[in-house]
Amino acid sequence: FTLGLASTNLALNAPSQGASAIKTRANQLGYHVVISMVEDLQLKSCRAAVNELIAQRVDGILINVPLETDNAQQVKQCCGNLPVLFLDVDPQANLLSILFDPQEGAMQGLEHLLALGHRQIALLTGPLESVSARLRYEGWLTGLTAHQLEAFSVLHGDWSSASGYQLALNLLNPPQRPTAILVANDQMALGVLRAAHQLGVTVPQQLSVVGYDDTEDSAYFQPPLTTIAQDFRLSGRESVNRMVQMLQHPQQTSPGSLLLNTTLMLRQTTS
Ligand code: IPT
Repeated sequence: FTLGLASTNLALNAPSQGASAIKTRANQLGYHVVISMVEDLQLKSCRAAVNELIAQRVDGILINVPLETDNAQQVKQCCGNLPVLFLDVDPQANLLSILFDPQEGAMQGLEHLLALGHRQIALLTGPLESVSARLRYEGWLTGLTAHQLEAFSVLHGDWSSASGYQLALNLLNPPQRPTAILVANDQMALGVLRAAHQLGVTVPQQLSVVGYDDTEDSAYFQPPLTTIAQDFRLSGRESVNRMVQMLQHPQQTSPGSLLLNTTLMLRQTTS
């Protein structure tokens, strides 16, 4: 069998670690993986990537591209009878998927800051065209509302460390600063740490920072980043296992979707 992986921008840490985990597991089981990369967040780009995989005669398709439910349904249609597994859709959607619980991840970061006594909390989201960026943001807002709080301010980045840096320079400059910031991924948190350092704002004494992903470098940021871990090795392994099961036993009822837990990794950017 050959597996197809349609992936969002592999220059980003999380999808590249996901792709690596998928390759590793497929190699262990003796399967090939062909990868097609989607350059932007438009539906037509994702469809083109999937068609490219189909043209290469893959037997099943893994899709790690953020897709809102309607769009994911359309992409699934392009795949005809091939088994398809989604890695970045809404957990509520009626699609076969392996996902990390965005609600849980958002709450773990927020509850941690609240327990430390923070009330002036800024939010730095991913690009809201991304379904998981939107769901993490909504999770934070729901949690804040449940505690009768509002966000100190809301900034929208694009997942890159450059965006985290630029946005944090503006956020941290005025006399009124938040005491903490929830960041939707570790790369943007890296940019926030650099901006804080440049402005002389000490982390964690004057600003607490919580990231999201726990990709491999995050324990080596300065200070080591407190973050919400998503185990990409686990999701990669599980997605290949399930795909292979569907390919080897097409008659059996296909395995169900899987919602994986996130974990708060306590390091040194919060106090
Ligand atoms: C998600 C990452 O958390 C984020 O950092 C970014 O890399 C994004 O992917 C790219 O789409 S993880 C995804 C499986 C929800």
